[in-house]
Amino acid sequence: MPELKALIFDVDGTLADTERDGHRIAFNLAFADAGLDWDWTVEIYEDLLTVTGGKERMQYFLDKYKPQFNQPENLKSYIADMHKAKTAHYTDLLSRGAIPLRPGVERLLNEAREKGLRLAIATTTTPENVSALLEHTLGKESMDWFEVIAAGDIVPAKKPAADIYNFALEKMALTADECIAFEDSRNGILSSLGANLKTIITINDYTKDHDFTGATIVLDQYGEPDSPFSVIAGDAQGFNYLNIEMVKALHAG
Ligand code: XBP
Ligand code: MG
Repeated sequence: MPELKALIFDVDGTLADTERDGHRIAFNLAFADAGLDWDWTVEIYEDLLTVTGGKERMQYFLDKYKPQFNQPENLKSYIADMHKAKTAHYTDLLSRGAIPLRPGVERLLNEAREKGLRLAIATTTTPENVSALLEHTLGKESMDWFEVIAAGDIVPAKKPAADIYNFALEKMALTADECIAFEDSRNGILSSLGANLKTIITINDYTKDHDFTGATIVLDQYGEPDSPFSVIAGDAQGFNYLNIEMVKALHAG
């Protein structure tokens, strides 16, 4: 195995728990703006999350839950407009500090930078959402920590397709075995494994029952020195919180 050179992070569910109290709320606010009574409850949203991408998710919702909806002539642009409104609500929520980073994320990113590891992002969410999250949690300058921010419609096929990870690898001119991915969901790991990346999973409420076959390790969180992770599956090799030494050991193992 070559030396580890870069860490590639998913955003939603991995860097922060954005879905239930962020994206879901923003979708509902956009529906209300449009005079629609659509309510994406916490329960329905679990099913909707099987589809990645907000626009794709709205289309899936209409097909499955609102077959009687009187569709406008240009449904694609109707959805795209509603998605723009959703993005505005979502970035507004982030600007008000609604969503913190998950435990250990900031520490791990700082340690990676100190140790000269390269950083990238591979996500299906809209680029503005990534900037807003980074800016309002780590500060404006944190955008520059990431050599590549691969996001949203930059590739035609979203996760579970491997395209977004392959795009990030290509931009960094690195091979999959020089990198490791960080994910939280079934669609995410299908994408990272599809790009031949070893993958560290942290679960959340929506993804705790997903199938993570092929993961290098599955943890409940990265943890902190005084607040260890729990191992769901895999070998933590004696570590009790995720630091770069452990990431390197997992990558080499
Ligand atoms: C994240 C997504 C995104 C967000 C919503 O998946 O699927 O669609 O839910 O963001 P992953 P947008 O963590 O696997 O990348 O509305 O901007 O698409
Ligand atoms: Mg995710």
